[in-house]
Amino acid sequence: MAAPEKEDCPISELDNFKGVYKKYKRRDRPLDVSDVIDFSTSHFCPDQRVEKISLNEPMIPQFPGMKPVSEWNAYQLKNCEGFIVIPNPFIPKYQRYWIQRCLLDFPVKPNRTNLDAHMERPSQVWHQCVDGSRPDLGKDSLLMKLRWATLGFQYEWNTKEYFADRIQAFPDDLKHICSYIASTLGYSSYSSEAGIVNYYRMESTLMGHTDVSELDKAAPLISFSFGQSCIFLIGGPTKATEPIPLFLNSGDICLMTGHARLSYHAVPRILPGQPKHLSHCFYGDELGGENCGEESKTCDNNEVSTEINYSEGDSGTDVAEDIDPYSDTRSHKPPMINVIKSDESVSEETIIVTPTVQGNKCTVEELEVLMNDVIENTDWTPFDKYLSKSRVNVNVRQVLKAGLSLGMSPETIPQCQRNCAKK
Ligand SMILES: O=C(O)CCC(=O)C(=O)O
Repeated sequence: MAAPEKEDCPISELDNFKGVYKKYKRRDRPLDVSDVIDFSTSHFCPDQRVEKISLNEPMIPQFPGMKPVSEWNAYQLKNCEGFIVIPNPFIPKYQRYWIQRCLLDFPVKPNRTNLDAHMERPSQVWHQCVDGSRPDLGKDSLLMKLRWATLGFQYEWNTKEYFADRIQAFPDDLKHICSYIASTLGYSSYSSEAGIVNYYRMESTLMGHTDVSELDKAAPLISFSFGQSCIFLIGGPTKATEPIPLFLNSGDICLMTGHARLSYHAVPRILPGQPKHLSHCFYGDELGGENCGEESKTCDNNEVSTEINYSEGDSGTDVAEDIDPYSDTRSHKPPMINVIKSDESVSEETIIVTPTVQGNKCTVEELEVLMNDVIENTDWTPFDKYLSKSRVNVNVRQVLKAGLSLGMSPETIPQCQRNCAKK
């Protein structure tokens, strides 16, 4: 049967997402980024698609490693109310701390990773794959096969569920920074409970999806980007809404709040970051010129049309692998699920965490000391080399409604209760 004409489609079947996704994903022609919103230039001006919003000044001291909130910029998309981008509010060099956490500590057992379905992975992928300053970036390296790791409530990608018996401690430092960021938007009781760390290589993509498994869908989803840049698409509640493309660069934070919390979103393209921006982020080098050597843009809203022919990872054919967040399409084998009990012991292997972070525990007061220690005393070279071909995204969610914990109210958390009973 012929595909229905667009006009005949009920709204729920219309797909205006896929075409835009494919436009940015395809590698057989130069990439046209003229429509992609770029918040990175210091002259970025709100236009007909974007408005600047104000943030609340937190009543607590400035968060370690971040600029004062009065110096942050925050933008909302006019056609996607509640989708907010805060371009890089980190003080130069301090992204290193978070990147090190993402690579060294967050994929450590008992947190689950994509590797677990296929092998008994070493507890510490980073240490397994890094020899001195040299990370193994070969295609067979476990580091390059690492695609995701889960934090806190361990998400089950295949069934889109959280299980009450698969809960690990959520890292305190990440919890503190998310609470701080959420408070700038008036979410004073935000509680980070689950996190997904996504590791992208230059050819990786992430298909359009919504994040609907959390029981509290009113709390924001908070997302951090590190390393290489990407084109991010944000759509609406169904695929009928044409998504808006925007760049996310190292240090950028975006929040999906309110109506945008359940919007379709995707990452069709990873792109090389601006070398000057990355150097500033990781080494604190002075930015060249006022706008980081990037294309100058003034506030007269003249459209700048740019065609980019990226060579990195571009084979001329469409080689990108889509990460379908809900099924493991990379292997054609049926996925095997390793159930990790929360009391699983990992004591046989020595776990080397970021030297000054004892497991996941730390107070905000300790963080500045920890961060400075990491920045001063860790060889950044292997991280820099890994990031030269990778983007890391940390995506944090509150799962339970405020004030509840698992087991407190079967009516409010029926799904978790049901899964608990399967034990
Ligand atoms: O990589 C990103 O920026 C988005 C990741 C994402 O959408 C997810 O993990 O659900």
